[in-house]
Amino acid sequence: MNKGLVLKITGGNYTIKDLETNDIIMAKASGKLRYVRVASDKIITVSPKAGDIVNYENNYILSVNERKNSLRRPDCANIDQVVLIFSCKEPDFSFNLLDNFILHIEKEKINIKIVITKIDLLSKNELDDLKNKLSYYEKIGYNVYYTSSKVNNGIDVLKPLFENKISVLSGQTGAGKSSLLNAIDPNYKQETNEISRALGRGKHTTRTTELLEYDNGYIADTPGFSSLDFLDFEIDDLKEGFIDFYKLSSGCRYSDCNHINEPDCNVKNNLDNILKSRYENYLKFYDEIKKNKKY
Ligand SMILES: Nc1nc2c(ncn2[C@@H]2O[C@H](COP(=O)(O)OP(=O)(O)O)[C@@H](O)[C@H]2O)c(=O)[nH]1
Ligand SMILES: [Mg+2]
Ligand SMILES: [Zn+2]
Repeated sequence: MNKGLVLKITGGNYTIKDLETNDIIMAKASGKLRYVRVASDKIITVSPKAGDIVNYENNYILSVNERKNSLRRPDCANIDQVVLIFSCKEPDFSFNLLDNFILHIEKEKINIKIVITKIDLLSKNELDDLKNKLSYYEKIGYNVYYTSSKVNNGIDVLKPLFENKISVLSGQTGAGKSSLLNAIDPNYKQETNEISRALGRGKHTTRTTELLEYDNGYIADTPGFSSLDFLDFEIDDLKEGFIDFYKLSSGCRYSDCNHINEPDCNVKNNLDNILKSRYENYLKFYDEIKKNKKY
């Protein structure tokens, strides 16, 4: 039996890199596929996704090794870091979406970096204003980078971040994920959603998650999406996923404080030091999770 890393899935066809020979192999998944849990006896059926280590034979995947972690959107396993790609314009920057994405990744306890794209579209004042607000995220522990793939600004600083890791680029459709990859390494030639000049019509967008080799690691280009729901969230996921509030919560009077209208709440006492939109988004997500629980 051979071991391979799943790079890409297209219509039931798996592109695998053999971990011993480094050969690229096309495989199908066996009908009686199993998820091998190394740590316990529990065995469940699972479909392989990009980032999975699989055992295969004669171009058939027979089992999937235990995952270190896994995201559904984007669909990828064994991720070392998620690089959030947010355009400052086209589409407009949204703090609600940023807090939403961060929360979903924090739930899986995966490292996060934030990359702002298309800074060529902002005036100096607009960019300074955005940087000023986003400095809050740097303060609480997320590195923020400012780039333009179009005029090749801020790209070189990103390159060392990908060494030896499986990194996933995540963010809205049109944020510039594929363009950023092409700027990092022009050999990629990832399709971007420019109107095709040759054909004079149609749009190219990324349809599947695909791991691309880079600097002893992999970068995953992924299809975008515009929002993420909270259907499988508990209130505790919210409270722990807002890492800045979680740190402050040890100072709240009640250990189960929701930071909404409890007395002696250390989060509310610190609102002067918290980005306003961040607390507002917390309240919105709280309401949404509560509402989901009613059904
Ligand atoms: N002005 C400007 N446009 C960009 C930049 N990066 C990407 N775009 C444009 O944004 C659109 C979406 O880019 P794409 O890479 O396909 O986004 P993706 O859906 O996140 O992969 C394309 O028309 C790109 O040409 C940038 O740095 N500046
Ligand atoms: Mg794309
Ligand atoms: Zn509190």
